[in-house]
Amino acid sequence: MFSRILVANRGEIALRIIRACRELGVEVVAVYSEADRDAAYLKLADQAICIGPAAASESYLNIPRIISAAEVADVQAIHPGFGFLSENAHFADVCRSCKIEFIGPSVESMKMLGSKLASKELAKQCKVPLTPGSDGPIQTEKEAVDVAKKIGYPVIIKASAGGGGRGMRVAHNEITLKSSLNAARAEAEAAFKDATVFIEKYHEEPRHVEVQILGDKHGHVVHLFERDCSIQRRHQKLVEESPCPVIDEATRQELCESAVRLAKAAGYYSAATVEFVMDKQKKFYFLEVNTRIQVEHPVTESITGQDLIQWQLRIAAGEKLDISQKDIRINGASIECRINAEDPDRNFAPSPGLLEEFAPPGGPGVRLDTHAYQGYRIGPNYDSMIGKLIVHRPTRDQAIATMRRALDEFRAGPVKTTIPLHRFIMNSRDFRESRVDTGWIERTRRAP
Ligand code: MV4
Repeated sequence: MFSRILVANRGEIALRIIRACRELGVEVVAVYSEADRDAAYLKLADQAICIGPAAASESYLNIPRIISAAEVADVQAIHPGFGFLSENAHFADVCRSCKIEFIGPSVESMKMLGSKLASKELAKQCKVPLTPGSDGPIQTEKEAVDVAKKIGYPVIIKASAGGGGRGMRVAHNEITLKSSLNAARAEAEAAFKDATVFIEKYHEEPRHVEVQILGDKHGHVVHLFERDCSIQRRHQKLVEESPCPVIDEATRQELCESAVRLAKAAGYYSAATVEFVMDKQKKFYFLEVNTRIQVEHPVTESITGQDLIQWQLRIAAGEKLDISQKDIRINGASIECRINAEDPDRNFAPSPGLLEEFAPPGGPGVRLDTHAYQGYRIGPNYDSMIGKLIVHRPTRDQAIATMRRALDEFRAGPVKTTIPLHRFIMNSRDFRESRVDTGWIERTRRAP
């Protein structure tokens, strides 16, 4: 195992990684921007190094500054957390050049899976179910029109270099298809310096289901079952749960095994998430692979009893993943609510400010991953997530009851948070009966 690593992130996930390091007996170096200099979790690290001003581009996204900190602190590895540099293959490559282990997958896996077209091609070879669409990139309007005629409207145009919903356009007919194609290409070029786009049949109001994978450097890959992340708005997940409450055992097996086939074919190591959409017939279709640890990893930790961050460190250090698939089982049900400093009544506008009151919930079955505390100031510089409330109970109904109880205990203000929205979701019949999809929040909140 490493003797010292650096955490190239902030907030809740930095704290989560620091905790994993403590438990593994690994010394940990935290970095912070000027905006985070008073962050309490920095005291839990062995060392904390300021890497620049508040702007992420000058601190948490600044590769030379992070590498300098790593060199000064003489660490053997860097954990990138999520967001920021976590899926930046160039950063992983720089780490490699500097003989610092990147706690994540290989540069080659990141590059390959960073291309949606390349990952779809690999998925096809592995017989992972794909949505009908163009075989490769779309260059001309005529190609787009021909593909759409073949697969039928509506269609979705996606940027190959995109992800998380960026650079996507839906078209319902030939006229909107032509303008969407040009808009999507321009957007992709501007955002990713890569105008490559492709077309797929558009699944309306699907569920969003994803499979957690772990692979080691010795070719062993396992899945840790699926998460249902259907409750989201504008590609920001709000609630995640595991297991998915609407799939049968046979479908689960197929879904999870197809994710393992793909990860094995990619020679993948570290943690990954294989994303799918699931239609009303409960058929699943591959979307993309996320090559990082995700925000919602705690629900998987809850139901499997595995520590995913510890595994990332152990795998990066070259250890064998000494758990076999049959030893990983689903124990109970887990739900996570993302607590954001946002105002749901003002279109989820960020709500920065002082947390004058912060009384977190606790008790049986409750986990709160947060770096916030009473007196913490939520700044305007970074994303608005201030914590994640996770419950774990023997059944889904019990998990919902515990979540409702925990949300009722939770006092946080006067900044606005998503806590009242989560109360609404947990109380809603649609959620309790699992009749939700990726459009549910927007439809439900618009209704009179
Ligand atoms: C889709 C889709 C429906 N049909 N592709 C969203 C993010 C990225 N991972 C891919 N995504 C989707 N791809 C096809 N062929 C639906 C989504 C999608 C989504 C789309 C619009 C609004 C919210 C969404 C939430 C999850 C997935």
